[in-house]
Amino acid sequence: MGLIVVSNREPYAPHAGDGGHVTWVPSIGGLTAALDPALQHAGGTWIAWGEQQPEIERVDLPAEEPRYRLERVRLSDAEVRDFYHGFSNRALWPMSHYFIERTKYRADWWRAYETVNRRFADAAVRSYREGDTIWVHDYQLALVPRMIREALPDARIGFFWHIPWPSSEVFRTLPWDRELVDGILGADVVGMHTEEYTRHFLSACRRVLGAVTNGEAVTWRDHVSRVVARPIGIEVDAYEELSTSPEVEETAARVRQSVQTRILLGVDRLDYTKGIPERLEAFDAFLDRHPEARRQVTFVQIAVPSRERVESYRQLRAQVEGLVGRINGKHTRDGWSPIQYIYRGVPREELVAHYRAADVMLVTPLRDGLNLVAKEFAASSRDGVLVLSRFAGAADELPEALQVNPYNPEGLASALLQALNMPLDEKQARLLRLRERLRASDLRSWADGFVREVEGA
Ligand code: ADQ
Repeated sequence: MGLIVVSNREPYAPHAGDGGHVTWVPSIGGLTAALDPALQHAGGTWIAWGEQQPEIERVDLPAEEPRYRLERVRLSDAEVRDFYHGFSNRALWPMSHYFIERTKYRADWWRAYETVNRRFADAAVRSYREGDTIWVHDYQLALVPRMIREALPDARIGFFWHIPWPSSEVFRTLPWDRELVDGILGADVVGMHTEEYTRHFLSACRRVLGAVTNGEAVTWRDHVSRVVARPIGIEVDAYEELSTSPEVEETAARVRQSVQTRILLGVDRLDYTKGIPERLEAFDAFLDRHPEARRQVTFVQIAVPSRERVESYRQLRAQVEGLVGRINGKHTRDGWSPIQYIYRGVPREELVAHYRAADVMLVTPLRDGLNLVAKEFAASSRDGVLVLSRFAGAADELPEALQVNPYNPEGLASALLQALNMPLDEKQARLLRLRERLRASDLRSWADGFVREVEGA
């Protein structure tokens, strides 16, 4: 009895070396890191979009000691455009994050979404052996559970939605609202990050489909699905260990040395949901209101490039660069500049070194399914303060963070001041409690626990 994982991202990407020799390099990212051990343990198949060249249909992984098979779904350029950049990232992503004005609902994108979901589902059905458990991930593949259910009525299927599930008033703007909810309800267990999202989803089941719900159970088409809140964790041990390693401590010291002032830190994919312009504006207002803070603090923003084929992401990039220039132009004095902007992905060691070096971590998304950066910081920091948006799914779980409304620059500025003035023993006590919570539900227990729930369905 094996496990079949279905996700858009692949866990390992091929790199062609000299003479055509291919090595498989693990992808960066929490999810693939969590599921890889689960699948190595259970054995089975991972089905994912084979994004990276060369075109290889299947491979046994890890290469040294194969434990499972990766089936790589091929997408044409038009499918990547319409299914991925189009319907997934320009319809479902903004809608789920309450950015209705950024949504574009196009029937041809929807058709591509259906076609591509069908291809993933067919691959799962082909790989299935009786007794297997199937786990489908995220908003790109919401129709897959139903498609598999139609072919395999008795299969055990789990589905996890990693982004917010919005209020049904917003969800019902989607022209294919019924199809999407029906697609997800092909699963036995539907997981989301917070109780609020599961409540919204249950309400969509009732209002959009007219399905009957009872507590966490939804009955639809003679089948019962359970809808549960199971927030994803991080590899706490790995972050704790890394953050106290000599290399990271050395890099953290170098960062402090080069910045020379106290450090405010932001780390995000460059996405309009993450609230980066709003954060920069709040920092500007803070410097206006507290001129004494000039030369005392520097805001380091690390942004990883994201979805650059989508116009609104290119606009965001230009907007952020413009703001950084304007604010630096306004406040720079005597060799000190208030903002250091780093626009690239950084290796994990360097990221953790920045977490270690930061006095204040600013995680202020306008809306976020969960937010792993907040958890990574809490596991890595020894004397910093986490400032966290109330609209991040992780806020429920992390009450020791200073919680803010990212739409309110004054509130953000006063949280900043409170964080900068917090006594060391209070900072340490908060971090200690945060880490205890993180340890209680780390990434492994999240993945193992969810698979067990699906197996028990
Ligand atoms: P994301 O929107 O990508 O994830 P997040 O949860 O913060 O957001 O994860 C980002 C990951 O990328 C983190 O592990 C972080 O360390 C890394 N990262 C960010 N900036 C980086 C940089 N400059 N260089 C290198 N690495 C960087 C989606 C949802 C979230 C949900 C996760 C998991 O939007 O709400 O928490 O999935 O379910």
